[in-house]
Amino acid sequence: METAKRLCAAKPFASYFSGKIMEQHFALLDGFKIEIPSWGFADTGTRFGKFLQKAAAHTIDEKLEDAGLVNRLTGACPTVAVHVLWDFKDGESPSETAKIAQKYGVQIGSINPNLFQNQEYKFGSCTSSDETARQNATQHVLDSIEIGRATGSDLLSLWFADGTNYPGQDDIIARKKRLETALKTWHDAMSESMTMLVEYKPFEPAFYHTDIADWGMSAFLCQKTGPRAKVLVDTGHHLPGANIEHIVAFLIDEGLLGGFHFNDRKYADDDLTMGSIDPYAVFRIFHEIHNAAHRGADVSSIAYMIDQSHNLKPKLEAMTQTVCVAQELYLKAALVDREKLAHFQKERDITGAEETLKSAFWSDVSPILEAWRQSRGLPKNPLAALRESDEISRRERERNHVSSGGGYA
Ligand SMILES: [Mn+2]
Repeated sequence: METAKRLCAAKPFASYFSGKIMEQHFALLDGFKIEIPSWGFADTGTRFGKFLQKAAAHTIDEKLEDAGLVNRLTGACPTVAVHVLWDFKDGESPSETAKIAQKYGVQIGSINPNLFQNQEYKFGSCTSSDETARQNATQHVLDSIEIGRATGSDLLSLWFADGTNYPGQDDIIARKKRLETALKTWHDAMSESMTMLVEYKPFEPAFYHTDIADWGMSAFLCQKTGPRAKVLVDTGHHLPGANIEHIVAFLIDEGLLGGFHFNDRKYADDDLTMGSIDPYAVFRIFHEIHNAAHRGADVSSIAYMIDQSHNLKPKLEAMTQTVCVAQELYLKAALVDREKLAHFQKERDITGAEETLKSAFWSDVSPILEAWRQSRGLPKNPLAALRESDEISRRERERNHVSSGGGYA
């Protein structure tokens, strides 16, 4: 009876707008930053081809200009992830790139080495049985750590395309040991302020085994590597049906969650925009983070990042839409009435507990977001503001480079 009354007594929506609660929501939104990737503004492709857009960014200057615009519209993405091979050229000073970022009101964020594009990595990078490939991979990441130093970045984000395509192709344990050696070398070369993020993926481009196939392998490797190695969860890097929020909760509790690469998927690593297929899944991830914070866990250093490929959607629209969706779902997850939830869990009232989550998920948070944006001098609706502006058409006129086809980015 008591339980039924609690369930029926839904929190009146107006209570979300009371002064103190509104202040809490504003503080939450002020603290929520999400990093956008430079490659999200460039022409990218599928395994079958690259589709070009006239307004796409080609140079690092253009990519940072676009990132700066998304940050000005949303107030939530002050840092930009960069890809070493695509964004830095030999002979160019990385600190100059940091200055360009500054010009557009953003900073260089996570440094992403490229250990997959060169021919020498055909059989793997730091796991390869070819010593030259291993040495080059090691040196490339050491150079990337230096780029981090020069640009003021404290995140090194590692993803390995390493794996094999056929049973027996290479010795799995020997590859594991080579990987451990490389991770340790890089970890020890990083400054104290830098964190190494280790991403995992079950398959693709390798189709028999991937050297870091899942979060557990990543977590083991991080623990062996050192205290500044943490797991990076890319939401598209799981087999269908994986319970990502469970992985997230587990990693937070073990102090091993480094951050996220957000994107959405329908089938595999589709790199669709966040929340476009399953917004409730993103909500559940944020719910576990808020829940851990409520229990006293320090979640302040979790790196929220976007890793998407905008092959068809206009890139600036896709990115602005993504950041707004992230803010919306983060806020909705914060509305979960945790006292009520704890009560239902204690009573083993499954329906009541589930409804507590759902009522937060279905809450319309747009009035809160609009009020926060207005108070921070941001457009009430960043996506609408972008679409009404001439930012994209101006880029179409001014850029319209002849882009090279082929390749991913
Ligand atoms: Mn990723």
